Amino acid sequence: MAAGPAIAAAPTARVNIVLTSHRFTPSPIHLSGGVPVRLTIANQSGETHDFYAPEFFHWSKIQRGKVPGGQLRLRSGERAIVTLTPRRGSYKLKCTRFGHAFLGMSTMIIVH
Ligand SMILES: [Cu+2]
Repeated sequence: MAAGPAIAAAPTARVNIVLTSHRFTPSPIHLSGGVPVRLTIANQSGETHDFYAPEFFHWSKIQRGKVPGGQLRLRSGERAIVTLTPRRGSYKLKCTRFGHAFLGMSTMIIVH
């Protein structure tokens, strides 16, 4: 940690989420309620996946990034960055591509 003058805002937590065929890592995803977090969501597979968690995004306060319909669609190699403050609760997360949830792309986001 670098020493320096005090900064007003608390540092934003960072969480990396990886999409592969066919899972989310980590699984489940654990976050802290009321704490701003910068989510980096990367698709490291060779096909399109999505990150569909409408309830989670609905109840979060989104500071940066756009999540239309509570869904991020990521092509092979793409990544998205969303900064938000989540609300306590357990939320379903899945990929809506045909068959992918069944193959393993279904988990929870647990906000403590
Ligand atoms: Cu998928």
